[in-house]
Amino acid sequence: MDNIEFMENELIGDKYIVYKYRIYLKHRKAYIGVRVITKNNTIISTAFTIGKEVPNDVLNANNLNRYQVYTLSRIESPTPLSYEVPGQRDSPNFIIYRILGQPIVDIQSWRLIIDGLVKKKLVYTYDELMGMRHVRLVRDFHCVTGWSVKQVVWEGVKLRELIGDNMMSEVRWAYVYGLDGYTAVIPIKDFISDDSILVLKMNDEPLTLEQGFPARIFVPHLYGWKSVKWVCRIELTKDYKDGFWEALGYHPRGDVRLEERFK
Ligand SMILES: Nc1nc2c(c(=O)[nH]1)N[C@H]1C(S)=C(S)[C@@H](COP(=O)(O)O)O[C@H]1N2
Ligand SMILES: [Mo]
Repeated sequence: MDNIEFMENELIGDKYIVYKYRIYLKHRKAYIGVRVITKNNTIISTAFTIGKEVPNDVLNANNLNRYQVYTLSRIESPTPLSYEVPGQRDSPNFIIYRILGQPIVDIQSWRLIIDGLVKKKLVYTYDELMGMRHVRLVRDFHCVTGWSVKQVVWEGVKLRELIGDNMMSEVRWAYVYGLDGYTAVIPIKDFISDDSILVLKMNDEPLTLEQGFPARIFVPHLYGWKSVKWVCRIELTKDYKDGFWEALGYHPRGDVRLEERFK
């Protein structure tokens, strides 16, 4: 349904995630707010609120009261938890980050460009990437703010295979750009590690718009801010330069095993 928009989600404690959506009413700016509360990825309740733009005739026709919160369900579920990487706690699902907003993606004109210190500039379309050899691996995801999602299924093209023998010998860093203007810098050794992939699918589904469609970077042993979503360009460089979060004090590498959170 194209009239439902995902707004944001928020981790509450270590088991609960609140997802916020809007359902837009046809031909109107008006919307119904939806708050879905999950406990370990099971919905325990859903609440609807009525946006102030919803006109009175719609409210009356549907027997709705503007100031009431409508609740749908309430189910309880058990809560398995584990802690492995230092300083992290489990989250039952991803918390969506779009620090520079949600970019508009036109898949027909979208390209992944690999340039910088390369023998030949590489340009890939989405169909070309979908047609390449894919690997599928199950790995945990760790955000530097402290939440981890266990056992995510990642699928895509190995970054090492994407670059091939096209890289010049002086390359030390991969500088990655998202369509939203977000950037992150990754040491080349980590970038082309055996497990590093250009992700096209997560949990056996194509990436969703909010999780980075058409493609995102994933290096399992690095913190999540290196996992650039809506990736459109990989620039291979000799010299280091800060990406978005590195400029704000985060670590040039960000290895989760060494807790490399800050510089
Ligand atoms: N383009 C872009 N990529 C991004 C971000 C962003 O704001 N913009 N946030 C990063 C951070 S800090 C994390 S933890 C992960 C979160 O991934 P998710 O939104 O799929 O949960 O995305 C990373 N990639
Ligand atoms: Mo993050």
